[in-house]
Amino acid sequence: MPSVSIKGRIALVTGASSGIGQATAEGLAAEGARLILAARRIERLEELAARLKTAHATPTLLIQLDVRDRAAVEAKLAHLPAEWADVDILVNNAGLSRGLNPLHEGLIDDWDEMIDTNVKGLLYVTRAILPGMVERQRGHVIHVGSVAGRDPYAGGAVYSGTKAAVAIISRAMKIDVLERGIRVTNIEPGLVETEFSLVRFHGDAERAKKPYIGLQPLTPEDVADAIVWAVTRPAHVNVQDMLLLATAQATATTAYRKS
Ligand code: NDP
Ligand code: 8X3
Repeated sequence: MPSVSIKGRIALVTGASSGIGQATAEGLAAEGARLILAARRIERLEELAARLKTAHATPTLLIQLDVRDRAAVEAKLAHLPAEWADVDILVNNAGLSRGLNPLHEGLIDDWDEMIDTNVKGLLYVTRAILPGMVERQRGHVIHVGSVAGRDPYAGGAVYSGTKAAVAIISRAMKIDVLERGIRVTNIEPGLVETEFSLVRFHGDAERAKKPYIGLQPLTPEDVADAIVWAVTRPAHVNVQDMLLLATAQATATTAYRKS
């Protein structure tokens, strides 16, 4: 099926300062999209914007944003400058995991951070952007869920719970916008080598390397390719869910590692 052009379309990517979000911004820019890049680390967004300008002459709008901050999300995203207001593609990517403790030893601050970012933050951003899509009767919302939203694993109850919530929110959103011609996609990757693990283990680099030892994980670009593919399908095609795993991974807990 031939791909559809997104040249000149406005895409908003949350969590564009690293990993999957950054690679997605690069992938969308290569297709000619204009980009709103959001994250807390504004200097990373500035570096990315400079690279995109050189590589693809991409126009960018940078937004320093903590998606957990409901008032900031509303102030910064619900009232975008007129030339950036018609967001066609929203990539709800900002997210994180914290810790791997069994639930009875879980750190409640970690739980709050995951739920506030992965679920509430995603909803705040969506609430700011989706009404414009509904009004214009077009748009595409991409969620970055996880295999963890399908398969729970030891120590991952709250993270898995947030991604299961993302999966259900994604499917329910599709029902709510069914008559408006808006597409909704949940991309669910397995192991992807990014800063994810470093964040999960609060900066412990040795521990962060372990999930990727002995196998070839996905790269952020692999996930970005899937996102770009989904958004460049013809308007009548909606990629509703996509489970994207490394060849050496079968479920959240089953992977083949060469020793
Ligand atoms: P990274 O840690 O490399 O990137 C996470 C991004 O999210 C960063 O840009 C970070 O930006 C942003 N972010 C985190 N918290 C906030 C916040 N409160 N407000 C705004 N932005 C925030 O990890 P990944 O690229 O791997 O993660 C991206 C998404 O992919 C997440 O939703 C994750 O759950 C999901 N995922 C990851 C997998 C993996 O194995 N890596 C597998 C499956 C899903 P900043 O810190 O600058 O704000
Ligand atoms: C990231 C994949 O399995 O490390 O969502 O939770 S996993």
